[in-house]
Formats: sequence, C-alpha cells, structure tokens
Amino acid sequence: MDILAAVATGAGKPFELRTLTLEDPREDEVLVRIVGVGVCHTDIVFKESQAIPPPVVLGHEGSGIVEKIGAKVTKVAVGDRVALTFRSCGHCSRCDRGDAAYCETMPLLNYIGMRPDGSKTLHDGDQPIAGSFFGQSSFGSHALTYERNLVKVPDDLPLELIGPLGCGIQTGAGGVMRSLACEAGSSLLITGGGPVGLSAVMGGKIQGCSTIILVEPHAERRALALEFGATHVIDPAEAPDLVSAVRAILPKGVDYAFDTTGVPAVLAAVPGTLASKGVFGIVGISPPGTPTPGDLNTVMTFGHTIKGIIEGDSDPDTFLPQLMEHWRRGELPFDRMIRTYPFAQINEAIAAQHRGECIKVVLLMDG
Ligand code: CXF
Ligand code: ZN
Repeated sequence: MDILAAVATGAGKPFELRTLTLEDPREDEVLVRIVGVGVCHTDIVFKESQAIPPPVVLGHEGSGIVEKIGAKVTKVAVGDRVALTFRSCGHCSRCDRGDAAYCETMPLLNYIGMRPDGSKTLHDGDQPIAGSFFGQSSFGSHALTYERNLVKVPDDLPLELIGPLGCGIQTGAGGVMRSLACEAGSSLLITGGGPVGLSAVMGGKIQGCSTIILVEPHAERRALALEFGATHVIDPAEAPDLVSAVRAILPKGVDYAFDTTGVPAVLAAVPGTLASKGVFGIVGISPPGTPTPGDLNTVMTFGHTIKGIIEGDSDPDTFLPQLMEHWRRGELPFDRMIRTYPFAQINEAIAAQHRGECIKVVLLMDG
C-alpha cells in the first residue's frame, strides 16, 4: 500500500515527506494507521549519527488504530486503539524473566533498520528504504509492527497523545518507579528537565519521595517540575557547582540520582551528590567514548551503584496500563508537556523543540 512518511536522508538535512510503499503484514505483523507520534531525542540521535544508513523512516512513539493483522496475530483485532512501544522477542532468557527492555535480540529487533531476516518493509519506487525502527517506524501514516509492540488504549484516554508513553514517559517514570524503585521518603536528584526528566519528577511524586530536586536550565521547565512535584529546582546557570548546590539542600547527599542529559560534565559531577549506598540511574545518551562516571574507589567505599537503564525497565503490557491509570487519577499529567503539530510540520516542530520552545512534540496525522 502507499503511505505518507517522513524520510530521514542524512545528517543536517530536513525530513522529506514522501509517498512510499509499505508491504502487507506478514503472519506475525500488524498494520497500524498512525494517529499521532511523539518525537523522542533518540530519533534525532539516529538521524544525525546515521547509525542506520539513510534513507530511513524513524519514529518510535506511535499510536493509532489497527487496520490489518497477520494470520497468527491474536492479541489485537482490526479497529483496536493501540499505543506502540519497543519490540522484544518474548522468549529469550531476559524476556522470560520480565526484562523485555534487555531482550537478547533488542538491537536486532529495534535498531538495524530492517527485519532481522534482512528484508525491508518500505520502498520508494524500486529503492529500499530502511524502516522497522523499534519494530514500528511510525513517522508515517501507517506502520508495520508486532504484537509485543502493542498495548491497547481504553476509550477514555486521548489516543493521539498516548504514543510517548511507549518510550520517553515510560523511560522517565519507569526509571524512577521500576529501575530505581525509589521508596517513600527517599531523596531523588534528576538532571535534565525534558520529557524524560519531567516524567521522572512525576514518577518520584508517585513513589512518595520526600525530596525531588530537578536541575534544568529552562525556567518554564523548572516551573512545570514544581507543579509536577519537585520540591527543589536548580538553575545550573545560577549554581554551576552541582555538588555544593545539592549538598546545600541535603548535606548527606541523595539516595537516588537520575541523569537524562547524557552531558559528560553533568554525568561526572553527579556521583559527588550521592549519599552512602546511593544509586545513580543513567538514561541520557552520551557522546561515544564517555567514561562511566565515578571514581572506582569512591564507588566501592560508599557502596554506590551506577546503573544503566533502558525504557525504565518496563514490561509494557503491565506498566503502560498502570501509567494510564496514574493519568486518570491526575498523578501523571503528561499531556501538559505536549505540544501538537501537524505531521507535515515535522521539521518546524523539531526546530521549535530544539530551541526549547516546547517540551514534547507530538505530530498528528490529521493535524
Ligand atoms: C534509546 C535508549 C538509548 C539507546 C538507544 C535507544 N531508547 C529510546 O529512545
Ligand atoms: Zn525514545
């Protein structure tokens, strides 16, 4: 079938809107008509790094309506409203124990730009176009995806805004609620107040953290963080020494820290803010070659843990419905971070996000 897609053609170049052909679903595949799709920083990293050689259709925070299913698909039916998340195999040692985000075949299923058998789902005339990004490539009017990517969306939730639950929001909220599992009364430092950091703030509030400190240069994001449950905000321009700024609030340091920036200087400073037995969770993508933060003898002496986190250790089938319930109760007002743009304005939307004018972009197909 013909679809409209935003094609990444190279570093520094705008996305190009093109009509492509998308294959019919195979027996284990699901065709979804995309209604909305969030833009995650990872989409930009893949576009600019050309980690998947262009031309490629990115996008991994889609939501929409099931249009066609393969013969072996039973989890969803035509007409279902669905959120799309990352792909996992469902039968390896990690999936078996509920660690889908660390699926043994995660790279193959999510990051290589084609099906694991090497075939490509998208073409521009005779030219194959890379796709299958996160098992979806949802920067398009339609996406081919898989049962394990899909979570049904009840009618009372805004389907067009729900895509970011499948990556950025589950990464931030899940990072704090599942990966760090911050206990009630604990203290939490979050560096970076983008969509992931602000979701972490909401996750910290849900967990009952008694101190939630957010470090973020944009004033509007700091203000939103205070509304979402942060107890303290730090403007790095005013307080460039992170360790003294945090220890002025908590002299013994924080129980948990969570970096969403990937900025090497920030990563290097955070271990100095940790209390004994402190745990430092990392979700920000840093430049290749960035060393693991912390001095090894200090890590050992104070019993620190440095922890890499993917997708907030989410088990999407159970965690996304929990996040939806938190939204219903007003505990996860993620929609307040979102600004919508028509899909055709993808380049303008990303430029506005880059300038810090909006926090989370969601592109609407009928926008
Ligand atoms: C990312 C996390 C860092 C590695 C690449 C994928 N996940 C979501 O955006
Ligand atoms: Zn993402």
